[in-house]
Amino acid sequence: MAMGGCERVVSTLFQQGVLVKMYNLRTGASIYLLLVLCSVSLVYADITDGSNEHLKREHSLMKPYQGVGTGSSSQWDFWGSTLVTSQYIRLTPDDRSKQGSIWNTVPCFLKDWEMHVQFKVHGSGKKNLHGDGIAIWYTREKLHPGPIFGNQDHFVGLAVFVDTFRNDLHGMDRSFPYISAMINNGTLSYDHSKDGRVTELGGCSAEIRNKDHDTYLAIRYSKGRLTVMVDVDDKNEWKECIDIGGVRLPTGYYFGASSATGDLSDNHDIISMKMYQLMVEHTPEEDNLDWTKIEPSVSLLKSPKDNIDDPTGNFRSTPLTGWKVFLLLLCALLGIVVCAVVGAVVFQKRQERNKRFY
Ligand SMILES: [Ca+2]
Repeated sequence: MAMGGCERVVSTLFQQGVLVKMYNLRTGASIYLLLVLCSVSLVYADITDGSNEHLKREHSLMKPYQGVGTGSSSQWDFWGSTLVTSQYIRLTPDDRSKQGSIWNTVPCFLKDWEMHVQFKVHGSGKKNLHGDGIAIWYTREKLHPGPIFGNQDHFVGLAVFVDTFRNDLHGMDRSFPYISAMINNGTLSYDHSKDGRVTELGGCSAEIRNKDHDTYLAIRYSKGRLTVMVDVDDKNEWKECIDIGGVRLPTGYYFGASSATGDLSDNHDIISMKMYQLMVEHTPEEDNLDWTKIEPSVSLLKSPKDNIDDPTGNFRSTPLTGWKVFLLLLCALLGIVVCAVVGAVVFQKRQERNKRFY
C-alpha cells in the first residue's frame, strides 16, 4: 500500500490534527514547521504503508491462519458458515441464508490504531442480484450472532459496513456497493430497509465486487477522528471514504468481521486483517483517563465536511464559514443597494406623476 511522499504525510497530519495547532501561526512559520514535520514524520507514514514495525500480531489475521479457532490459546475464533482455508477465510459461501463471523479473542488496548482489511466479495450473481455484504467490527461483545450482517443489533462500538445489496429503493442517489460507518452505544438499531442510512456517519460507493484483484479497506481511529479509506482499483493507493471527528471509542473492545447472505448471496472472503499501532502522543490528562470506561459516541452526526465542533475539523471549516458569512453579507448588501435603487426610482416616478397631477 505505497502511499509515500510528503503529500501523504501532510494529509495524514491533517487528519491527525497536527496541523491544527499551526493554523494560527504566520504563513512562513507554518510552511517551515510543515517541512520539518514532513521530514520527521516519514516514520509515521510508514505505519499506514504496511510496515511490520507497528504491526500488532495479536490483533492481526494473516495467511496461513495457523491456530485460528483451535484451542483456548487461539487469538481468533469463528462462528457459523465461516470456513478457514490456507488462502482465505470465507465468512459465507455463495449460498442463500448463510451467516458467519470471525473474532479477535484478544481485547485491543491501543488508543490509536489502524486496521487494514484485505477482502474479496465475489459470486455468480449478476448485477444487483447478490448480497448482503461484510461488516467490520470494533465492539464490546464478540461472537453474538444476529441480523446485522451476521452480528447482533444494538451493538456497542463501531461498525463499518460494506453493503453490497440495495434494500432501500428510495435511496437511488447512491450506487452500491456502499461503505458506511456507524457508532452505537447500544441504543441504536441498524435499519436494513434503509441500508443503515439513518444511523450512518458517512460513507462512499465503491466497486468492490467480482474484481480480479483483492480489495482493501483501512479503518483508522486516532485522537477522536475516524477515517475510512478504500483501495479497490488495484492501484495501490488509498481513497478517502469517511473522515469524521468528534468520535469517542474506548479501549478493550474486540475486532471482528461478519457477513450474511439472504435470498441473494456471494462469497465473502477475508484475506487478512492487519492491525497497526499509531504512534500518537497524548496529554498527561488523556493518558490518566480510564479509556476502557469511554462510552462510544459521536459529537456530530452531520456530514464530515461540516464538522465544526471538532477541533481537528476546525481548520477546514473555519475558512468555509468565513466565506459563507462574507457571501451572506455581500448578498445582504447587494439586496439593500437594489432595494434603495428601486425605492429611489419608484419615489422619483411618483414625484414626477404628482407633479403632472398638480
Ligand atoms: Ca443493504
